[in-house]
Amino acid sequence: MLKHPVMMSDNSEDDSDLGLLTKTRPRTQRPPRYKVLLLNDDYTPMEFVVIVLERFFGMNHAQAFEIMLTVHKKGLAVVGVFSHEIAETKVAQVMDYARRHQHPLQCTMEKEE
Ligand code: TYC
Repeated sequence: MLKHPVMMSDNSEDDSDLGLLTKTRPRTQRPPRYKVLLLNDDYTPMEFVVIVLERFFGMNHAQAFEIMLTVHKKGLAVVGVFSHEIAETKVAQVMDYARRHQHPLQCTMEKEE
């Protein structure tokens, strides 16, 4: 059956496109995320670390205590995952707070994956 022009809108039998267009795979990419890590040391008081986790990472006391103990036992822990800008801000806030209280607590960030 001969197709009337108005019926060719589905493109299935239209030979006018001879494959000259470069096909590109649609790639939806998400922005990179950054893990914020807290490091253990021998001098920062446990209670201070708990306060840091409550104050800058929105944890309740039980969560903060648990993560602090994980850092104490394992040497480090991921305390949050954020955009680059937010992660940088968290690290700076923790480092500044620790410095002001003269504790050697260290906080760093690393790209996820
Ligand atoms: N190890 C410290 C102590 O025994 C406590 C501590 C926990 C320090 C976590 C840093 O990120 C840290 N007082």
